[in-house]
Amino acid sequence: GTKEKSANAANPNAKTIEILQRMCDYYNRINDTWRAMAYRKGIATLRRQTTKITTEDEAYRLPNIGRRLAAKIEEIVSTNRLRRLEYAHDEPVDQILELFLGIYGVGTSRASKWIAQGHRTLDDLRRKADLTPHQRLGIDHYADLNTRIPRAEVAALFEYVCREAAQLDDSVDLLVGGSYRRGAESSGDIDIIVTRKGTTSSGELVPFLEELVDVLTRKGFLVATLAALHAQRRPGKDGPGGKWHGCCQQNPNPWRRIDFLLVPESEYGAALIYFTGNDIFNRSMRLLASKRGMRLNQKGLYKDVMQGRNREKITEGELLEGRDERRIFEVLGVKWREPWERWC
Ligand code: DCP
Ligand code: MG
Ligand code: MN
Repeated sequence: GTKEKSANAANPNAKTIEILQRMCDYYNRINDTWRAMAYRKGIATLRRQTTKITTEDEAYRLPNIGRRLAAKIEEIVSTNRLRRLEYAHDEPVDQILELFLGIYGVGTSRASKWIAQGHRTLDDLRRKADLTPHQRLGIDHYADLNTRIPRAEVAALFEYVCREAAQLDDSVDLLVGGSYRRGAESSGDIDIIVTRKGTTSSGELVPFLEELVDVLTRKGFLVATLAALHAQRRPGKDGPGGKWHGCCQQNPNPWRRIDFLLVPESEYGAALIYFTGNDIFNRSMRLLASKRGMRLNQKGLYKDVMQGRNREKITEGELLEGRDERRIFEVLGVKWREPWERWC
């Protein structure tokens, strides 16, 4: 916070601390937790000093500062910079991190580990790293999966899916949620919400989606599976599978990410809110609900959840509304917002 900052500025070692902190951040970023920790401890020691530490020997006498860190402190004070830090920036580690983060499904920790192992390019990974099938797919289709989908193409792909779906079962209803429903000019993926009148559990829709995925795969439209329909099922825990994630393609267009989400009619309104987003809008709606003694999730709006002494959930709470999107806004006591007004 600001308090901490002004305390730092008043510290005679503020400049040294600032540069060491950048080193510490760098080691954190590449997941070198051991070095990051050494820097953190050294910085804490420097913070407590009331005089400026200028020489290696002076620094070395302080607790938690080893020879090498002490030498760096002297270098910073005498040159006003740290060569190792500039070297760290010369290495385009940040750019490589960004490159690796562009691989579908890869997060900071995975990407940092690869960098620490010495990998620098997608080709390094392809040839030398131990990859899961999904990571390999993300690399092989790197460019495609990082290209946004123009709105008109989302519409065309959806129309194709709708035609095939109607031939299997004309009682199902499909809708594109996500950024498309919010009116975006381009989308990262296609989020298709599947429902049917009269359904009260997503399990009732599983056989339909199994068949649809099957047909679309045989026709060459679906080209890869990232999350299979039943993969997220843990017996007795999650109930019936409710989603399928993968890739689709219509030549000559790129591979596209596509998600199917099964939603029973009884939860349709809450699911629409959730899958329309955006994520920040969702967070603020959930926060609002909890402020008003309610709870909102992708299945419904509930009356206050009863909590035991250790704040564990005793009941799910009484369902107030699930099926009607507008009604959920009403019960929550907030003005209706059109999907294209939900950018946060
Ligand atoms: N969602 C959420 N919190 C998350 C992930 C998703 O609330 N952590 C909700 C809000 C999103 C919706 O699910 O709008 C769909 O998720 P996407 O990741 O597909 O995001 P968008 O469709 O909004 O954007 P994009 O164009 O990148 O697909
Ligand atoms: Mg989306
Ligand atoms: Mn999605």
